[in-house]
Amino acid sequence: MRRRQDRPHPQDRDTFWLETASVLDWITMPTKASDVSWKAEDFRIKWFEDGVLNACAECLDRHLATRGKKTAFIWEGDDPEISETITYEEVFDHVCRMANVLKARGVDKGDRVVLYMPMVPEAAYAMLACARIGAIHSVVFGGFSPEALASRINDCGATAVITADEGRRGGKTIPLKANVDRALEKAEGVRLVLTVKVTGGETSMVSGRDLWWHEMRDEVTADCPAEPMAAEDPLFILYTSGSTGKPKGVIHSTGGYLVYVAYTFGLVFDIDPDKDIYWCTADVGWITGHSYMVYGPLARGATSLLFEGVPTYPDPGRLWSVTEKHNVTILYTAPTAIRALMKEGDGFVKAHDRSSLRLLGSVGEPINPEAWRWYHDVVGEGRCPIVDTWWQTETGGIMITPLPDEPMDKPGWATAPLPGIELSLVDQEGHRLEGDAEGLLLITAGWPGQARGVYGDPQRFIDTYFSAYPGTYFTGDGAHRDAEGDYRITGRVDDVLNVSGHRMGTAEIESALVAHPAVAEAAVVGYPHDVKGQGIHCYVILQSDVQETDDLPQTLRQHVRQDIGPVATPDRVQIAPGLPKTRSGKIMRRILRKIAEGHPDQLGDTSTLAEPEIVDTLVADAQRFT
Ligand code: 6R9
Repeated sequence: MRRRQDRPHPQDRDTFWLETASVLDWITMPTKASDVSWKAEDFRIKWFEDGVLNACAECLDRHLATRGKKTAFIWEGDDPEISETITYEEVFDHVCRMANVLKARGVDKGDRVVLYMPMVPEAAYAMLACARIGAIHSVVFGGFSPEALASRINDCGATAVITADEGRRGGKTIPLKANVDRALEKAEGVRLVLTVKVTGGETSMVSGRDLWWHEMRDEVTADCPAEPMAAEDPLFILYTSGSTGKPKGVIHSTGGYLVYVAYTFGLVFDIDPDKDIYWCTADVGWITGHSYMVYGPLARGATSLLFEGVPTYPDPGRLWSVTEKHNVTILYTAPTAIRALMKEGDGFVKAHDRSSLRLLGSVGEPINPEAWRWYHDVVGEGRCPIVDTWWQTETGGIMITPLPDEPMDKPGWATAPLPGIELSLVDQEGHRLEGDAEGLLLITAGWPGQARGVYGDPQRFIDTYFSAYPGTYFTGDGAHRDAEGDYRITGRVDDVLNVSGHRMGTAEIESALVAHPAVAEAAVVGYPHDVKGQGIHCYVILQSDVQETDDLPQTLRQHVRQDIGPVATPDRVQIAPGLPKTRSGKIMRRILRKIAEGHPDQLGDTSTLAEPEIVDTLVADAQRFT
């Protein structure tokens, strides 16, 4: 057993990262590690600048000689009767053909391609096909609405979309192609919609724009040379929510990102590509689905399981039956899934043989000690370590986590930064805190996997992450550090919610609500939810000429669902006569949060409010929710 305190933190980080870069083959090895300045005046983030590589070739071509016949992906369908194994050679063939179809239709290096896909192998092929020709992919979660899809297509100026006729999840279908058609009524510039036939459901095709993948794949060859890319060329854009405004398109680079995910995937999961069957249950629409379902595992030549369905279908034993069926050795999932399955009792777990498992992972939100213990003791039979990995869309890969050969002595603690990563805790004013302390989590030194910018808005990137505490990266999270130097993440300190591991800005939900004709003003806060982590509580003020009716809350919930997508559906809508505001008109969210949390006794000083009486009304009315 190794002690966490003995992790080898490099003194000379540039030398460390340059050595780490040899985890990839490169076309031209970089000779320089970093050129990073987080000062607003001369802001730049560059890694391995003179290196040349192709991310797709790193994930596929270089394994063909030694691992061509090895399984790259195991695909487990929504229907438990259906699964498939796909070798590295086969993935290579599909990806080269898809790349050639894109090329034939004029998709070029640097062009943006939006992927709106269910969890089928073609989602991974599409990412890799873009990478092969140097096009920048932007995966939009298949659960997002046509409106949300359109705004992302417009924001990144995509010229092509890759989608499927329909998706399948938990026995239900999702009309992906129809959603794309609706989105494209509001988006311009898309010349190609490449559509994968998944369910065979009825689909309308626009001639001259839409192509079927199964018809095109035989029209092209599998000969498609990988485009040499500079390390700093963007690999992908992924939209994520922040505390203000619309979701932002976070840009990741080719070289630094791929080095970082290959490094962390190997280290954190202690991967043996010849023995492990690795399963990450994330959706391809999230960063975890990029870094640790596709790029990390394939860069390492591992076998990655892709799951089309949900953990509760056809019954809450699905994760364990799939584990048994495919002899999964490493399972990486989210606390929300663990909590939901824990509720169903141990029987579903114990009904399946889990002796293949050797390591468990958690990601997406803080894991409560109770869920940790159940995961450890029941799922892992007490013999599997848990890596509780803290990271973000913006960090590209895992930053803080226990390692499998270290003691599992702190349930709920993400523990320590990986070698090469430097953290700091500060108070609200930015004073550095030493020793045992609770504060805001900062990252104080650059790392190769960090995001390079916000698409189309470089200033927003600097303002959001590097301005609050100049010269450092502000994570938006709070943390507690103990006397041994271990970290426990306490959650977001900004107006970002984490609902079932999905990141959402309260501002997005508020703007969806006020777009409804009945609504004058809205304020959205999170409250603790025992399965989802956080639930969504909306305070809504109606337009003066609108009468409150019994079905209005439900109408508004549906409205948000339609506007953003099912993951954003409010749990509670509280129609309110007013909101607590300061005399200068600022909404006091702290008070709204306490009311939603069911702690009206902790409101603190409300005397500075413009109308203090409003608080009593809100408290009395909110009681029906708790
Ligand atoms: C990878 C991912 C990022 C936010 C992050 C934090 C929360 C993620 C966590 C965790 C506690 C963990 N978070 N992992 N909190 N412990 N192990 O989830 O990226 O969707 O961008 O969310 O998720 O609050 O700031 P993303």
